[in-house]
Amino acid sequence: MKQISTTKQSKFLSLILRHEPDKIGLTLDEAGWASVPELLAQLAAHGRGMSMEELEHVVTTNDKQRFSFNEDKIRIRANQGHSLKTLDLGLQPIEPPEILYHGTAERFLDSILQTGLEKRSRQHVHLSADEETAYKVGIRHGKPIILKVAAGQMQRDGFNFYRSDNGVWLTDHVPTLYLQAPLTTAS
Ligand code: HQG
Repeated sequence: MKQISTTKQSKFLSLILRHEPDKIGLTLDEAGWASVPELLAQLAAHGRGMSMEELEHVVTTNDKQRFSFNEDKIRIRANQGHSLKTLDLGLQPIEPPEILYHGTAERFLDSILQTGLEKRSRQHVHLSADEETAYKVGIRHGKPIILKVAAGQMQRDGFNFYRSDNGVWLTDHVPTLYLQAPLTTAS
């Protein structure tokens, strides 16, 4: 039971901290941080109350480490995945590995090969350093395929790469030129 309710709490926190803080009357600052006391108060006011202990449990046990507290646990934010366009997470460009991976669904491939990887509703295109993660991301959308991204070459050509606090690689757009044919078409 505890497991299910923690997952539900985590999903609701993702919704609030990435997409719709307004839903519970919460305000995020420009880097995506919310005040923890305010978050707990607004959750309670909207029938979603949880204790500080429960919030800490959600943050520490989250499978992808989606959330971070600041040092004194007065503020909290989602590490990536926002759709709020005005946020600036303050990530610094860093050197990516030579190859990164993007998991997607086979049905998107034609479109991707025409326009490259686009961020769609998110703030960035999401990439991973390993194929296994890419596979898990892809299978969320349908029959999974994994694309290889020539990240090192992109960076040498002037594109910026970032890594979120939970290890997701991010960039603005991957032109077709830097994509290599699907590695895997899992059935
Ligand atoms: C696709 C999860 C057609 C793209 C995961 C993807 C990840 C195109 C979909 C994180 C396209 C967007 C992000 C184009 C891109 N034509 N389709 N030109 N360019 N696409 O969910 O990368 O659980 O917004 O391939 O683990 O799947 O939320 O992005 O299939 O880290 O923490 O458009 O979400 O993390 O889908 O996943 P999404 P994503 P969380």
